[in-house]
Amino acid sequence: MTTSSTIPESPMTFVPVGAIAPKVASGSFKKERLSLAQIQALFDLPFNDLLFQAQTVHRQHFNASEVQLSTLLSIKTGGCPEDCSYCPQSVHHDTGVEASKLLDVHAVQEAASAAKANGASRFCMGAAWRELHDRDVEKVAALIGVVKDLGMEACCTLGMLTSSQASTLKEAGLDYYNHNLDTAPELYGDIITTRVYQDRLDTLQHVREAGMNVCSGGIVGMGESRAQRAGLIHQLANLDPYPESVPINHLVHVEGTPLAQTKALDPFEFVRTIAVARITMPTTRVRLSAGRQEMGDGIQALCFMAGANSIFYGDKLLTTGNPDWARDQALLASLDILTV
Ligand code: SAM
Ligand code: DTB
Ligand code: SF4
Repeated sequence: MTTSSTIPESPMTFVPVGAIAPKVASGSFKKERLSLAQIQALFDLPFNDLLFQAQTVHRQHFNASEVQLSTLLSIKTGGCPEDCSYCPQSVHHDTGVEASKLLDVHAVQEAASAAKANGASRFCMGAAWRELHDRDVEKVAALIGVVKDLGMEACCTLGMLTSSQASTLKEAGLDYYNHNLDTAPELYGDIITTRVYQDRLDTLQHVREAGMNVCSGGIVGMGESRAQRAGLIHQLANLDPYPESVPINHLVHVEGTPLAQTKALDPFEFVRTIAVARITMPTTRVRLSAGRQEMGDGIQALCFMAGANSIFYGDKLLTTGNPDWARDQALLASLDILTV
């Protein structure tokens, strides 16, 4: 066995974009706008160089063997008027998802208590709404109260918010608001026609101004190009400040949605997207989100190595499946990952 201590350096390591990490590494605010070319150069790195750089940045800010656990609950399922081509909850697609009414405090209490007992620290409530209506604000505030009374962090994703609704949710104790940019601006109109990119940016601004943590990410595997994956990260990383939480979803192919037959993405492209999110947003929680049920343990392990440090934890996402508690506990234990 060779015991040479000299590790040959790849000529690409840190060369073209090495300046990025130090520039954005201090604090949650960004000092310099990242260009699309810089982000594309990260995607184009040799895979091992990209992972090494991501892991280096990750270790500067986090314990590399620690993952945050968020549990999701659909508090209002189906019947959504938006036409998002990936989504099983849109009324425009025939997916068999039935519309239901907003859950009450007892249902939320039960689900959040179970999540807490299984070790989740954050409880995320999702509604299939285009936007939050004023008539529902107090009902949602009561649901947030239930989660806060359990001592958990609370997150909601309810569609578009006005600034005054954002302030009311903040007052109710909401810690995070999830609102994804989902894809690159130039692809957005091919995926959704019932709203525009600027609508998403406006809601994120309202969330930020209300003093809540921003959770915003996107979906990979919708037939986009690598340049478009870079375009999504470019938008997220240049939000000022960038989001505290960045969910990277892998498209779940749902029968009846326009994207159901989309060609499978090379799994290493998904890992690359996680790595680039980590490098460009060093202090954020990058969440390995939808699509884990269809993903092998090896790819998930590579995602953790690339800087993912949060997961959706629980046997259901909103309408589709997720690995059950026991399976995730076993996976995390086999990787010696601690949870928070
Ligand atoms: N209606 C709100 C909205 O769209 O902002 C909140 C709920 S919506 C279901 C939340 C997110 O789920 C979407 O932004 C999208 O990123 C994700 N999502 C929906 N369907 C998905 C799918 N089939 N695969 C992966 N992610 C999906
Ligand atoms: C996010 O980025 N992913 C979650 C959460 N935020 C709300 C939703 C994933 C949904 C996957 C499809 C479904 O289960 O309906
Ligand atoms: Fe509605 Fe959200 Fe699904 Fe779009 S992603 S159809 S807004 S629930």
